[in-house]
Amino acid sequence: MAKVNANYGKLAAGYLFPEIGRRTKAFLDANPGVTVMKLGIGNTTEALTPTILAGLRQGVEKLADNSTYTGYGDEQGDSRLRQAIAETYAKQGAQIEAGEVFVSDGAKPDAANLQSIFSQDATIAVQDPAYPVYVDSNVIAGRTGASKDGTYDGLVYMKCDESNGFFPHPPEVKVDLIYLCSPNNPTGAVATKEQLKEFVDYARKNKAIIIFDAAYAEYISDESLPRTIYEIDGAKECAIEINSFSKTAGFTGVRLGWTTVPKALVAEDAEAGKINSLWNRRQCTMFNGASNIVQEGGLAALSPQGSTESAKLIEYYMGNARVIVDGLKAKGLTVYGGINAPYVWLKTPNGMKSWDFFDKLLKECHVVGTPGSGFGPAGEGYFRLSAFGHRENIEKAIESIKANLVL
Ligand code: PGU
Repeated sequence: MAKVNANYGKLAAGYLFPEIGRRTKAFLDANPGVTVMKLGIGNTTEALTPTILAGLRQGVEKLADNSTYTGYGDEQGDSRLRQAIAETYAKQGAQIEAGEVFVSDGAKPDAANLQSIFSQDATIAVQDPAYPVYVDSNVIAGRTGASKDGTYDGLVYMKCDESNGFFPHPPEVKVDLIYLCSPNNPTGAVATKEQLKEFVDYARKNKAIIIFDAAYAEYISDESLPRTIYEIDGAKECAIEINSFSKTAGFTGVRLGWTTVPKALVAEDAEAGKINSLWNRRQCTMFNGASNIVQEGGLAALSPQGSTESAKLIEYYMGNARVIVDGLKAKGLTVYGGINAPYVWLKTPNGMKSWDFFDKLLKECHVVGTPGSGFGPAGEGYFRLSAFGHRENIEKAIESIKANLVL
């Protein structure tokens, strides 16, 4: 008799974003005629840029002729795109080879799948709060016990709060895998080089591996802040980096990302090269490569003109972030993030619970955000607003908060 994976039963709640959608729909059903302003999910809204569109069209055109048609491509990605990604690292002073870059259909699947190449008894450390995929994928894989009061037995939570500027120190105990995200979702905090060095030193000392999610790297405007963990000496021995075209080039629906697995990476039982070949084996076995059309779009996005156009898009979303930060501050709320990251992390007024504030904001202001507690126990009492949206919509949302939120 078939049995299901019982680990799914350990998951504390449904996935956060569908739950927000469910509550929003219930509110709209009960209040016909009301329109809500959605600052919940970090989902891009602005049209693709001309250079990217030309790249995608070229990808389609190539399929129209037998002489340029391609079927299955390399599982690791188009070699031109791998090379172009490697060159973007060089601009940050990091030396990455094309053979260390694995193109994928996005950072979320990679973040979820990476755990599968590590041992079942690996101890996992996560930032608290964190993008839910890091925890949930390890719960599903069976690396945790049951959930109690929002935490899972067996996981090490690295608390991120006001006292540490929302970026933790390495754990006191020995762990094997460490998930870090900078610029951070949900807090908007960005790690400094010194903070990342502390983790790199810890990982090398303990033969631990850092899984570094840099999906929002291009939102960093402060030149002194690192955009890749490979800006830190020694990181190639201990860090895998995940990245995405979603928030940089508007590919949330188009789908394209990559994971960098340096050949120098080592683990307790893996010499240099081994983990790179394991990830290669995993991708060849379970993934058939990213779309050839989309990879043409990705190449166009990384061209000089494509990068200039994407930078404007990022500037637009960061303009939204400024509207949110300024508006909430004017209302007297305590806010973090939104400077080098597209997320604003606000402290709920009067110590309200995150989900209670979600309901209040929806009811009083018709604004949808994301409850901080959905990202981990230390997110309780906080709330995330996303800067992804049309400017008019963001402005309307903030005006409504200013006018209607009862403090
Ligand atoms: N990594 C981080 C840190 C993210 O915040 C997101 C999206 C991704 C990866 C996804 O990258 P893809 O390349 O598009 O797969 N976070 C959004 C969307 C919600 C979700 O479930 O992915 C958010 O609102 O947090």
